[in-house]
Amino acid sequence: MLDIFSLNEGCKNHKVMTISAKRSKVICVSHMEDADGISSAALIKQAFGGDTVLADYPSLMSDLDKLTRDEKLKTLYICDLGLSKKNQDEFVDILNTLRKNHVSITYVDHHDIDKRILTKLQKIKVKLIHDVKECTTVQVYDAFKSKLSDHAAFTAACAAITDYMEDRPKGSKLLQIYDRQLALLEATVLTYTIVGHQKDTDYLIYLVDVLSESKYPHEIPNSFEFARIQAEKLSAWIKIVKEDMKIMKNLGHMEVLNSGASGVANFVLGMSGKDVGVAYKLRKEHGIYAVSVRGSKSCKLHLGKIVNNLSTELGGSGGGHDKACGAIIPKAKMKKFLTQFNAKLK
Ligand SMILES: [Mn+2]
Repeated sequence: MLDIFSLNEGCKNHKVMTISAKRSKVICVSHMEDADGISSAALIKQAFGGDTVLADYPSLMSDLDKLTRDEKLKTLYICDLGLSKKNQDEFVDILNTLRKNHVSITYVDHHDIDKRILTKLQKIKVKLIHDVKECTTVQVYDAFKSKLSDHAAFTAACAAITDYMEDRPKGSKLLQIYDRQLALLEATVLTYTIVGHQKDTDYLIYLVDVLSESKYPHEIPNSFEFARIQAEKLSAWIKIVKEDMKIMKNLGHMEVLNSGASGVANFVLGMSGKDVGVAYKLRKEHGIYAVSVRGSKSCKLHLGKIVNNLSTELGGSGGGHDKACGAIIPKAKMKKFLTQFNAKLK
């Protein structure tokens, strides 16, 4: 009898425990591939504490989905992660599940977003901070500056530089506070340090922590050496791109074998003399190409929108900004992507 009684008591207590387990965790999910994502996460951490989850586009949905099973999660920030036609509905579904669990969600971003999705997010009471004209870190700074150190303005100015958005109303005001050359140097050192550590998430999380403590990129141990190594790699690409890139009527393109595609896309753009540069790298394990697209100043088309539509038609996904965007294209459709993209650039 006693045993059964104890057992029942145990069950009851367990139930009470589960019900009363308080949600207290703060998590920021941010983009791992550039200074805007890493810096947004750093400012969120400084303002609200909590943990950081760094995501890239292939991992984003599964990273968010995991959070729906986190019973401690109370407050979620999502930063600098744009949506595409392929994942936007799933994104709303996952956020809806989180909202039903009473998780407070703030989504800060500057990528082009479907109006229908915007309305859906408002409906489920996701707090939206969304301006396509300013980088994410500048928007985080602007929204939460009362909770941030003065130095956070410098971090935001650097992020604006790396996102080509230091000429925008808010971004330029922040940059004005500082010496331009210093900001350019620090922004580049940070970016190259991030690019050189894409396979080392623990290190990237460490960068978020260091930046959240109001440190300059030059104070990060070995950051200048990391930048130097990256500069060496990038400059070596100039010669390779000149020899290997292919030219179509409206774009230059090149397959990349052993480097990130995004850095190379800039060189392809510059050296092709065309208004659009495309670089792509095969990810064998996924059977897809990771594609980077860059547009020149004189390119008047919104490349992010074109790439979003075209990549979805070809069974992939993609999108981004008017002059800088990316896509995931099934391996067998890469040629088709190039010819159709070229045709759409008339
Ligand atoms: Mn950004």
